[in-house]
Amino acid sequence: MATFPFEIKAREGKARTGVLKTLRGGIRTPAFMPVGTAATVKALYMDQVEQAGADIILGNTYHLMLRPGAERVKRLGGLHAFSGWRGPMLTDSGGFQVWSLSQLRKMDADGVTFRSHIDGSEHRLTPARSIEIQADLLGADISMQLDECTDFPCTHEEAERSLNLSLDWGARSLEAFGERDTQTLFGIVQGSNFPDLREKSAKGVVAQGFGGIALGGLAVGEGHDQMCATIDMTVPHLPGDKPRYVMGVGKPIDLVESVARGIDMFDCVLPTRAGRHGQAWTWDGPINLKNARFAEDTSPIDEAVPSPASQDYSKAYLHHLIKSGEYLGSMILSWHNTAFFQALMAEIRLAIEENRFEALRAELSRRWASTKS
Ligand code: PRF
Repeated sequence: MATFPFEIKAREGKARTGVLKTLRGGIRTPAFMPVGTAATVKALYMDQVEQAGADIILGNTYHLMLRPGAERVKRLGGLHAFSGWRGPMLTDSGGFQVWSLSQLRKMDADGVTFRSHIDGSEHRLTPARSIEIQADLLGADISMQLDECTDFPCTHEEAERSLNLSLDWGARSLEAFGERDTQTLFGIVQGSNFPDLREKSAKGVVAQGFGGIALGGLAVGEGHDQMCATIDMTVPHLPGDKPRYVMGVGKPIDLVESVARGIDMFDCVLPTRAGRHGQAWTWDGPINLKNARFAEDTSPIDEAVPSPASQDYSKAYLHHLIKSGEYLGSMILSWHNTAFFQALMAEIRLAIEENRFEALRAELSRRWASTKS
């Protein structure tokens, strides 16, 4: 398995900035990956995603295996050719989406059988099938092992049984992945919020020798402080020279606080999902364009974000579009939020390089304190 070179350029405390070098291009870290679930970052052209500053996007095994089907994507040239995204792509393994979206699911030691949320048809994912879909059929640059995400809260016993299953599936995922020159595979640490289990899971995953390590089972209802505590109890057990990825996180304050704890990669639907619901994230915090106070506000969303979406449209116009249910409102706000998240990551990277990340963190904590929850 290829382990992509990960060059760390600067550190401040536990925070670090660098580049993860894939064959499709470098990923500047800390990196935020826009989510392109169904071969599209919802409501955006790939050119907009690229111009917003994203180096890598995420795709989903679960959605694509159901529609249009992984074999079909392969026949159409793979996920890059199919979607028009030329840069690196990471795919999630499907376990988490089965857990959160599918109607009926039956876990066993070898995998999970579930019914599609689209048409009720029955499907099965095993560690080997997930790798086949991600690496062979979709053509992901970075694949994720199949894992099981536990409910929150759950008992120590449930979390331990689950992390043992995920460890076993990690070994099977690695075996299925085999030797590859151009693609890599990340493992996933589970263990809910139990320090001894996070340690056990982390040590097990690290020993298996993946190209990078993800923290799963976060942003599942535990709240900001518990999430930070879980990252704190996990990171000391991870090697310093491999990328660390927190899955499904998060709000801007979560990103800043996770970077402060040594995290390098993130993904979240928040920028596009919030955008479709009229919410814009800015350096001054989130606003909802549906609010009547914007009906005659001629200012743009946030002039400090370098995107036409952020600078060229008045809040009054966006208020009107959102209130009218116009597609363009969702498109502009998704575009703005995507650009804002990339601008935040760029500022975080620069601040670490210039040794002023702690000052930035303090300033953003002050501005965004009310968004912790
Ligand atoms: N596992 C996988 N994907 C995920 C998660 C996980 O635990 C999460 C948790 N928030 C998001 N996406 N495979």
